[in-house]
Amino acid sequence: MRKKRVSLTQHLIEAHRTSHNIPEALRLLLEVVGRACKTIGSAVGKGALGDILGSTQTENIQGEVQKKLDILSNQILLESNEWGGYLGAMASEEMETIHPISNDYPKGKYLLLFDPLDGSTNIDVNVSIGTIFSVLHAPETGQTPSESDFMQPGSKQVAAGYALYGPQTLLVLTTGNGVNCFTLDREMGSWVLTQPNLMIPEDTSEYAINSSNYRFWHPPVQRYIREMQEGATGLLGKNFNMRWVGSMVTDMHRILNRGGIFMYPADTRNPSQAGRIRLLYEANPMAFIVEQAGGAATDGHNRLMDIQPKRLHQRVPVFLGSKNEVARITRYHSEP
Ligand code: FBP
Repeated sequence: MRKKRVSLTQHLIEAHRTSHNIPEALRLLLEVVGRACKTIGSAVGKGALGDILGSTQTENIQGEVQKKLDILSNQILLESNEWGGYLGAMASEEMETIHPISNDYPKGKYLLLFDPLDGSTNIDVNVSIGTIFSVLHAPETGQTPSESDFMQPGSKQVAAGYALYGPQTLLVLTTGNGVNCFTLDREMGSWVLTQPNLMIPEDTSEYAINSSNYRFWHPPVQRYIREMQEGATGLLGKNFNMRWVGSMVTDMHRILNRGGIFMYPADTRNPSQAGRIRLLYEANPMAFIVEQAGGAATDGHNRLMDIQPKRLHQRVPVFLGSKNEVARITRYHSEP
């Protein structure tokens, strides 16, 4: 018996019938983002054959050398979303300021934020990378949005998701009604629902952190990792495994599927920067997805999605994943 396939469009239309929170403009926006991610995935898959590997001579606002694919992915998302009439403006890790929709096109009632290619250091060595995106409401005034209109806490997101360009090309999405994973049927060019209602196990035996930074971490994080490394012989009485891909989307997808905790803490290397992960277009969308899948997401003290942003590219320490592990390391931050 042929298994019935549910497309991204059918899923969003049917989800709206019960949730009433996916109006047509939001559905059409998410379908456009899905198409843009297919285009990015196609470019990623070409590798050296597409003359898109390697770095440019430019740096982004983060001071990071931009890879050719960073620029191309950013351009694909801008061009795909410019004309549809669903957005007031966009913001990207790769652009210093916001990108208002030009007056050549109608303006819509959403704001789209994205890290067009997350895990950039992996591009040239064929390790999975991804695109992370977040959708907020634009100001109802109908005025051209300003940067301050983007300064909304993660709890205001109406949708968030990521594409993962790996052995399979996946799209993971939440609109506040759970988390659903779609697999790209490369022959048909369509997103097919393959994992409905993903839930993160509340406990885990696996953690993700760049352990080479141990000497720079603050005591609560050093304590937490030391206890996990002591395993069954230590306080926790069980052994842990460690994974660190260097691509947040890849690590988070593993955590969504089999549990775990992703950590990028603040450290003493650069006290003015609170770690590496950016709040608006990396931490917040991932936090929305994690919470919708029954997990937790904090900065060590506060729920990530409660943080009031102050700057477009501000960074934040992140602890995301299995609820009970996030609770434990968050507790360690408040203990003497
Ligand atoms: P980019 O979005 O610039 O790639 O930075 C984010 C990131 O690549 C995450 O995807 C990844 O988890 C982290 O940085 C790796 O950091 P590090 O190289 O310090 O381990």
